[in-house]
Amino acid sequence: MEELDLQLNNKTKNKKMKNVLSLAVMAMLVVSCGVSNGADAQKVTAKIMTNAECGMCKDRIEGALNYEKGIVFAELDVPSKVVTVKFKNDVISLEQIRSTISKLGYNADEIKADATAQGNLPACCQPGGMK
Ligand SMILES: [Cu+2]
Repeated sequence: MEELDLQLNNKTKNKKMKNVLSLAVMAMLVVSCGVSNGADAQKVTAKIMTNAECGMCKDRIEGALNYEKGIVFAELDVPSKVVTVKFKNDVISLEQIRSTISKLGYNADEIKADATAQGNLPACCQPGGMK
């Protein structure tokens, strides 16, 4: 009778060990997946120089950028005219972001503003409009 009890105990112990092992294996898999995903999808922060003039420009640029796929956030500092963009560089490129800003009517670093879009901006948002 005692021997049977011992055997039973051993069996349950083995089961527990197996559970612990499979948990450890699963945990390792989850961790390794997480690491490889992290390497593929990199979040990058870039600062882009624009020629935005006022709060309306800020709303326009931030509104358009924050709507773009792959952009985590975009924030324009009106006094410095610099827009800080955090984005996933496997979804959208810095060039695409600059192009979006240009199409809104603003310079983006070395990319000049789209002339038509710039002409359609309210007077206060045109270059020098707030002076
Ligand atoms: Cu403006």
